[in-house]
This record gives sequence, structure tokens and C-alpha cells, in this order.
Amino acid sequence: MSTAGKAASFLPTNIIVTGGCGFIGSNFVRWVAKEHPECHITVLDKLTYAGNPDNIADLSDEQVELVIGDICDSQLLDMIVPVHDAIVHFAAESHNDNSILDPEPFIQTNVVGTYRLLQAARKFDVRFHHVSTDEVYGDLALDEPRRFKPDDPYKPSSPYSSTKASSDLLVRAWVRTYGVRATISNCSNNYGPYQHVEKFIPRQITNILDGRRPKLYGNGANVRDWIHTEDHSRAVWDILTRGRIGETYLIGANGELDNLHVLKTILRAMVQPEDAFDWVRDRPGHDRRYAIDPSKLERELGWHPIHTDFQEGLSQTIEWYREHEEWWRPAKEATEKKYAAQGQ
Ligand code: NAD
Ligand code: TDX
Repeated sequence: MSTAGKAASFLPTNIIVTGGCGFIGSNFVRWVAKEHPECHITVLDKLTYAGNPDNIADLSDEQVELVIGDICDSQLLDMIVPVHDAIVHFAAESHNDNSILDPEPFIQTNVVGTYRLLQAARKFDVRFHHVSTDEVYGDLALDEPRRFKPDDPYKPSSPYSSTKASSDLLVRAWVRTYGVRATISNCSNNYGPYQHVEKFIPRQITNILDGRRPKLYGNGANVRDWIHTEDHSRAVWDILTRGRIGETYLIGANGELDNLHVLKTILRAMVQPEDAFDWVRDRPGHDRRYAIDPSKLERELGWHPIHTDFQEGLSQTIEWYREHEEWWRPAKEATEKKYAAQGQ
């Protein structure tokens, strides 16, 4: 029997969050723990270089349990999935630059891992929400009035985005063929606390805190559509609990800004001269612009972003990195060494 199109409308009480020790996953876990204390959360995380158990260490052991393991491990999934009522799937290799250097882990985690989770969701009839990215739609020209819509064709450019696109297609097929109760969300660029120092905003903030110069790729004109990670968390919960099965929802907060503008905003907020940065080698195949049309999510589920003042959200994020040097310091040196080897 087809499940497509039906509203999920359920309140999960025992969920698995894959990748719950990463940036967005841990922010989601923290948000659910606070807003839905009735919901037990099992975090399934391999703790790659991007996963940090400290991100959720202060949450109650009774509500949040960490299982260290790989989403590709179907024996492990057979053990933990049956006692849960939903899987919220954040785990991924998530950094474009890494995918250009070595695509292999992206194929494994993003494609094979999603496949194994879908098989488990199917076997144990568990609700599945797949967290994906706007990058699956490719890029837009800088002057194009259009924004991405859920039914746009997939045109991924990088090894990362092509593996995310592949995983989305698997989810769509598992809904249609096997009746898996799944939804997909494709979100724009997130910012906020706990983001790895390899990513644009934390890299520049921690460079300045560390006495290094920020690094801007290409000509700085590339546009990203910024959303605070807490607004992303709320949208994922709304889709998980009230979204229509088989549907794709785009999550975005009307936050289009070019990279040069974002960098200058960081420099000003940190009382640095606006030209105190280095232009560095561009990313191969660098997507020009992402832009999300979130109207389906707003119309169907009544979701709206709360963090609408980017400058304010950015200032809070800068403060978080200023106050949490012990969190970012261990990864900083190796990250910058890797960039330097690439001329970035
Ligand atoms: P991240 O790199 O910060 O975290 C990824 C987490 O997944 C880490 O905790 C890591 O240990 C874990 N992980 C990786 N491989 C695993 C495996 N095989 N098994 C179990 N755990 C594994 O990523 P993020 O930026 O928080 O992104 C989370 C999700 O959101 C990803 O699916 C990403 O594609 C998507 N997304 C990210 C953004 C963004 O701006 N960062 C925007 C839209 C969508
Ligand atoms: O040092 C830098 N200098 C720079 O100019 C870095 C690290 C990046 N950039 C540019 C490249 C991009 O145009 O900044 C922009 C943002 O870069 P990233 O933080 O690497 O993000 P992006 O490639 O846009 O992808 C992000 O958003 C979509 C996430 O990493 C993905 O996981 C998500 O799917």
C-alpha cells in the first residue's frame, strides 16, 4: 500500500539521530532535548574528525544516549533500529573541499550509509527523515531572479553534492517502491555554534582569534543563503512530525549574501580593517550561488525563521567561538595545514 502524500502527524518518543555529534546534528539534539523532554534520543555517530562527543556531553544521560558506530554497519542497525520510532539522518561527510581531495568516504557514508539506513527503516517499519542540502540543485547565476524549488531537476556539481543527490534519490525510490515512510529536507548554508573550523564562517572567526588572516576563495562574489542552525532544527522537527510522507521540503531563511560581504561583516564585528584578509586559490568547480524558496514549508507547516537578523546571529556566533577556544583549538592547526597545502 502506498504511504506517499499522507501527513506523518505523529509525536516520536524514541528517535535515532545519526551524526548527532556533528555541527547540525548536535544542535538538533540539543534543541529536541530542550523543547521535547518527553523524547528519548539515541545518537548514532562514528565520531569522524567532524564528530565531537563534547557537543552533547552536558545533556542528561537519561534522555540522550550515544552509540558510537557506523551507519554503514547493518548488523548494528539491526540491533538498535527496532526499538525506535524514527530515524533522523544527519550523518554525512559534509565538506566540499574534502570531497574534491578524496571522494571515497563520501560515497561510503553518504550513499552506502543512507542505503543501509533505508533498508533498516524498511525492515523495521520506522519513520525516516533525510537531511539533505540545497546543493543537489546545482548553482544559479548571480543575476538570475530564480530560487530553488522542491521539484527542480537535480544538477549537483561536486563529489559531495553528487553523493547527497544520490542519497536523496535512494530515499525517493524507497518511498515509492517499498512504502518507507520518509521525508526529505534540503537546507541552505547553516551557521551557529559547534561548526567545524574547516567551514567558511568558523574558519574566518578562528583565524582572526588566532592572529591569522582570513582566506577568501576566488573573487568573493559567490553567494550563499545563510540560515541559523536553530531555525534548521525547528524545521526538521516540523517536517518529522507533520510533514507529508514522500515529500521534499526546502529550508531557507531568505539569507542570500556574497562571501566578501560576510567576511567584511565578520572583520567589522571583530574590530579588524575590512581589507585584512588574503585572496586565495578558488575551489575547483565552485558553485556560484544557492538560493532557497522556502514557501512550501511556510505554507504547509507554518514554519518561519526566528533568527532573521544575520548580523546579530553572526555576532552571537563570534562570541561563542571567543568563549570556546578549548572546543575549536584541537582541530585548528591540522585544518589550516591541509588548506595551506592546497594554496588555500
Ligand atoms: P558535520 O560534518 O559537522 O557532522 C557530520 C557528523 O556525522 C559527524 O558527527 C560525524 O562523526 C558523523 N558521521 C560521519 N560519517 C559517519 C558514519 N559513517 N556513521 C556515523 N556517523 C558518521 O556535518 P554538518 O555540517 O552538521 O551536516 C549535517 C547534515 O546536514 C549533513 O547531512 C549535510 O549534508 C547536511 N547539510 C549541511 C549544511 C551545512 O551548512 N553544514 C547545509 C545543508 C545540509
Ligand atoms: O576559507 C574559505 N574561504 C571561502 O571563500 C572557505 C572554507 C570557504 N570559502 C567559500 C566557499 C563557499 O562559496 O565560502 C563559501 C562557503 O563555504 P563552505 O563553508 O565550505 O560551505 P559550502 O561549500 O557552501 O557548503 C555548505 O553548505 C551546504 C556545507 O559545508 C555543506 O555541508 C552544505 O550542504
